[in-house]
Order: sequence, then structure tokens, then C-alpha cells
Amino acid sequence: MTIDRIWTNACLATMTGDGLGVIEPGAVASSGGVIAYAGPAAGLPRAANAQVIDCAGRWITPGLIDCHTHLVHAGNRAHEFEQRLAGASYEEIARAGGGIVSTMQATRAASEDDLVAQSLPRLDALLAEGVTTVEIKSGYGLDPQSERAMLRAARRLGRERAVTVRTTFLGAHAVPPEYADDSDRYIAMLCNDLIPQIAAERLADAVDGFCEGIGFSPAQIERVFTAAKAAGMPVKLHAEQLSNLGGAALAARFEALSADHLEHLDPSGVEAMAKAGTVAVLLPGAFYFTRETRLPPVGALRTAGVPLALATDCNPGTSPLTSLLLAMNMGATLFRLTVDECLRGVTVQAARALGLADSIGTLEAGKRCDLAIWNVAHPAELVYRMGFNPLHARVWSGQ
Ligand code: DI6
Ligand code: FE
Repeated sequence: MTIDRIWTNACLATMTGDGLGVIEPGAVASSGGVIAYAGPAAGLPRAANAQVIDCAGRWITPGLIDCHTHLVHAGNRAHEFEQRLAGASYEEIARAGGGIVSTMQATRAASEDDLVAQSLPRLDALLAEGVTTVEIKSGYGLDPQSERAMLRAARRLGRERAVTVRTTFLGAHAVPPEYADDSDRYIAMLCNDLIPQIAAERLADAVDGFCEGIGFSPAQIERVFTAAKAAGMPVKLHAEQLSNLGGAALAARFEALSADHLEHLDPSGVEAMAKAGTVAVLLPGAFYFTRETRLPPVGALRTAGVPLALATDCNPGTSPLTSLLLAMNMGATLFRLTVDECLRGVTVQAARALGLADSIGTLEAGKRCDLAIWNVAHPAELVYRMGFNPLHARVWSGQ
């Protein structure tokens, strides 16, 4: 193993163990894009020909991971934002044909090139804050051709930038107008045709759904999950965002990677998630933007030992947010997460939520060398500030 790069004179927040895993002074060495060493500076292996980067006392964290986004879509919904400011509710707008369906129309009308072009600025905003892995969902095409175009656009984003993209098929996001009077027939199309096809084309790494009164019932989601599992794909779920339909417990029964939102989660859902090891992905941007007042049961999740992740939920309707740093600040301020929980929520726990805990999320030998190097005196500053970006440098796969 030849060490090719070394970062010295740094403070490390490795995210190993229960907390931040602080090592001061620390150093990181990479070999072929993988971490060869992350630990006390004194233990750094010798490497005669390595490039040495002096971090001048800066902090290094694992590259940040945004584990729940809908960042590929066309258009925006600023007009619905204005309607909501005038008193309309999100559900009213959705039931009147706006909401997800209005973004669907814009997304269907866009070419794949358009989708990439419109989504790149959102991706770039995340990368500028040290994100090295991002999950991107489909769910605004809602027909076979447009859903696949969204997933291909997402994969292309991962080739256009130095970032890992994980794609998620969210065909069960909303009922498209063609199936308005027969959502079961839409679900049958997803299960029988589209999921097997997407699996065969390797377009998605996981399957998600929207389990909600304005989305799909638990019975319908169960069919989607059964088809996903049959096609060899892990599942996750938008659960208990607007109401309690028992979605998180259903997800846990299918060994879901994560259940996301969870404002209306009840104790039995918490227990089911804890037993299954399903990660709770909290989305404070959506909570803030929809002016939700019901808090997810953070204390109960914490007590039960459910891993807590944080993400932007970047989407045009309920969370037009492209800052994972601000999501951390909101996680602390709105949801009362600790600084350690916020930082672990966008690194080690977000990696778990994507099923990538073996390869990213901590600074440890053997993990991919994805780093964020920060101009801060203490990691708490990353959670504390609002709208300030202290990123010094971003390293993806050792580069
Ligand atoms: N929950 C959300 O918050 C987003 N999707 C979902 O299932 C909202 C999507 C939108 O309004 O466009
Ligand atoms: Fe979402």
C-alpha cells in the first residue's frame, strides 16, 4: 500500500465511538482514494513520496452526507409558497392539483439535459458546504419514461461532479392524473413493470414511498416494498409526516434502511424502528418551511437507541433547502438535537441511512477518503452559525 497524500497539523472529528471521536493533533493519510490512516499525528506512517497538505490547525470531518433529497426536478413552486403565505395549506394546494403534480408537469416537460442543467446549481450548493455523498430520489415523473429520466439525470450528476450519488426510486410519491381514479392500478404498474425494469437497468439503489392520506396507504406501500425486495432493492419510507398511518412500523417490518420525517411517530413505531435498526431521518427544513408545530419524538427515539440522521429533503414543495449546515442548525434549534447528534446525523448516521456504513461516514482506515476541512476553532461552530460557510476544502475519494 503506497500512501499518496497526507493531511497533517489538523484536528480530527472522526465520528467513531459514541461522540465526535476527537483527535488533536491528528493526521489523515490516503492511498488510492481510501483512508490508510486517521489518528494521532504521532502515529502517522512514514511515506516518503506522499504529497503533504498542512491543515494549519483546521478541523477535518468526514465529508458530509445528505441522505434524503429530491434535488432533481424542473421548475419551482414559489407561487404556491405565496398561496401558503396567503393562508392555503399544503394539503389544500395538493388536493387542488398543485403540489407534487405541478412539479410533475414541469419535470415531464423537461429533457434529461434540462433536468441535469436545472439540478446542477442545487447540487453545487451542497458541495460548496462539504457534501461528498448525496441521495437523490425520483418521484416527479410518475410515469415509466419520466421516472427513468430523473434517475438517469441523477446518475449523470454523479459523473459531472466529484461526488457520490445514490439514487432512490420514488414512483410511489403521488398518484399521477392518468390514474387519478385508480391508485391501485398505478401501484400495480409500479410493482409489475417499473420496479423490475429499474432494477434490471440498475437505475436505483433503493425504493421509497410516500405513506400518507395524500399519498399511498400502508397496504399499497406494502405491495411496493414486496416488489422492491423481490427485485433485490432495499427500502425506505416517507412516514408519519402529516399523519400517523403506522408507516414507520411497516418500514421496519421490511428492514428499511430509514424512515423519514416522523413528526407523528408513536411509541410502537419507535419500538419497531429500534428493533429493526431502521435509521430515523429527521428533516427540519420541511418542518420549518411548512410551519409544522408537531415535533418528532426525538427523546423517545434517543432513549430507544434509534440512530438519528439529518438531511435537507431538498424539494420544491416543502423544503427548498440546499444547505446541510442550515439543516444541522435547524436540527439543534427546532428539534433540540445536540451538536454531536447533528454532526453524526450528517456523517456516520447518514451513511447508515444509505446502507453505506462500511465505506463512508467516519474517518477510519479502509473508508473512502472523503473529507471536509473547516475554518473553525471547534466543530460546534458548524451547527451554531446560520448562513455562513466555513468550508476550507473538500476531498472526494482522496482528491
Ligand atoms: N414529503 C415531502 O415533504 C415532499 N415529498 C414528500 O413525500 C414534498 C414534495 C413536494 O411537495 O413536491
Ligand atoms: Fe422527501
